[in-house]
Amino acid sequence: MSDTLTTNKKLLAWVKEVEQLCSPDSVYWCNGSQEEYTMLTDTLVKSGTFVKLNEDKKPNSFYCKSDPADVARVEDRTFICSEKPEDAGPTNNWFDPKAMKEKLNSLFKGCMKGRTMYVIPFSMGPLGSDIAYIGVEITDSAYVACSLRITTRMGKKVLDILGDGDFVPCLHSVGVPLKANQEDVAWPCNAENKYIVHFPEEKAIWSFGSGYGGNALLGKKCFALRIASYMARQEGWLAEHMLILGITNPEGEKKYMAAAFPSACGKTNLAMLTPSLPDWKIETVGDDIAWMKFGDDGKLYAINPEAGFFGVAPGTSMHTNPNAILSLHSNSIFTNVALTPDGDVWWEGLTKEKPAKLTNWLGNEWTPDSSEYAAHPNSRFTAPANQCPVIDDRWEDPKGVPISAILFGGRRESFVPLVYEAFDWSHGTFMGSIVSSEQTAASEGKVGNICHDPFAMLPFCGYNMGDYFQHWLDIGKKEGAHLPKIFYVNWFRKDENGRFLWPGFGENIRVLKWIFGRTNEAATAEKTALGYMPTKGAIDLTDMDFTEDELRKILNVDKERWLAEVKEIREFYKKFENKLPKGLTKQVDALELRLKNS
Ligand code: OXD
Ligand code: MN
Repeated sequence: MSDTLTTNKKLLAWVKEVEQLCSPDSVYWCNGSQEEYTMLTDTLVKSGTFVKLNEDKKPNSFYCKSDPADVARVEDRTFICSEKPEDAGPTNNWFDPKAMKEKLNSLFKGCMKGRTMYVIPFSMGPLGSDIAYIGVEITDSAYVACSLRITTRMGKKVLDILGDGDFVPCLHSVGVPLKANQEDVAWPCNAENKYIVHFPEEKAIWSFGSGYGGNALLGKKCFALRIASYMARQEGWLAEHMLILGITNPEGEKKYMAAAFPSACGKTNLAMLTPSLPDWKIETVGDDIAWMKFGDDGKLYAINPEAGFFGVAPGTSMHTNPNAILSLHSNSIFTNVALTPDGDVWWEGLTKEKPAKLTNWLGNEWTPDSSEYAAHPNSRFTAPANQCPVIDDRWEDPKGVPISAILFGGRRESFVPLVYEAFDWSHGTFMGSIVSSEQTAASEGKVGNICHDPFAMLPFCGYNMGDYFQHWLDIGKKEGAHLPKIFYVNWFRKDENGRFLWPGFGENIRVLKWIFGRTNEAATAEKTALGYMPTKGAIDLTDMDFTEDELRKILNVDKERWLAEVKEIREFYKKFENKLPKGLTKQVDALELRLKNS
């Protein structure tokens, strides 16, 4: 596509500047067409990056394995370059913007030699929505261009809407220039020199050295969370690491809920849940990110800024999440899963029975006796959201959907109850601030450690998290606001033998039913030290092999354990120093008092 399709001066100047800096062989403007997608996937098949899957098994779909040194987000290589270090805060890596620009300019100099530079205009959110924003990613990775065509709205239609307007520039390179006649590798990356860099004040993103996921698909974590959270604070809205679902009761009443869980804690599963209770319906608006702005009626309206799923594959099956499996039946990309001899994909948990023979994500022959994983624990499927059988009618509504409840949760084996409700918005903000979870494979680090992950935003907040807490408290003070109720859930309690106490998945509808009831006064609750909790019989256990006594065990408030947790929270809060809002200190004091008096 030629650049005559835009007259946007800032964009034209930026593309020229990047071209001069990076010295690609050619520049290609993506128009977003099917022909273009086919051209890109053909290129990737030729270069050995993609393997086309069997048309009878997964039409128009591709398998891809990354360099083993490039398999997850790299939080220690992720930087927030605000003018002042205190504006990045204690939970981000800060770097001086000028010094970082110098470093990046030298890294990017000539970094696209021998490669094509793709210019990809994309909209985060339905085209033209007041809640949406436009970005442009420049990348030397055709894999990124293909992935963005699935996960965002991209191409010429975005330039038409952009006109002369502003956009977030997102510059990406795999960081491997090619010498004349040098052969490329299937997954170029510069593992020793990864830099995922954000300039919030300038609203710009530079990413070097990695081709994987959130490091390279810059619309997702970098823009829709880190830069957008900064913008949201300035403009009085919320950019959150949340799924959005629609829930309809048997009487046909519908509500929308948003839920924040740390990476790889089941957001995609909850967003697409198949209810075990008859006549309840769940529909999906988004599975990872929510942008929420106030409507004229004072309610918070949410959009999903993405157009596709970049879901964790292992554990996803027709049993755990049939709607995800049905979403990825075609037009999808599979990264770091295993390949079957008949040209299909497989991952741990996909089927009860393991296939007799596979090529694993490292390209090695694999049998069920192998000691290696078949699929990498952070292997992913990239699938269009509109292929989800339960995609919500309003998922592309430019106005967004009104949110009635917000859920927080993490993966905690002990003492955190199945569900409790905040007394009010400030208490709910406190609940968001104490989200913690056991480490998963979505980022590098030791799996199993307990990590604080406030609001599930720890790796994704583009500014000082203390200010972020205050922003949440301030949202609650907005005049005329009709705020959602806030809840905390934990599906992951285990017994002494390490067995899950709550069956989860489709049975989680029983908890959502109670939450639904709390938003229209239909469900009963009692006050506890933690918050409102379901009264006896308030959670529907009909036709379930689970007794009220068992339920009470996972709704129990363990006073001593919680008093220890209060100490732990105070310790965690210390890192925010003078940025910790007084409103949160009050909340932790109040919790301690309630526990002591209980
Ligand atoms: C993701 C993540 O990829 O949170 O969604 O890591
Ligand atoms: Mn996520």
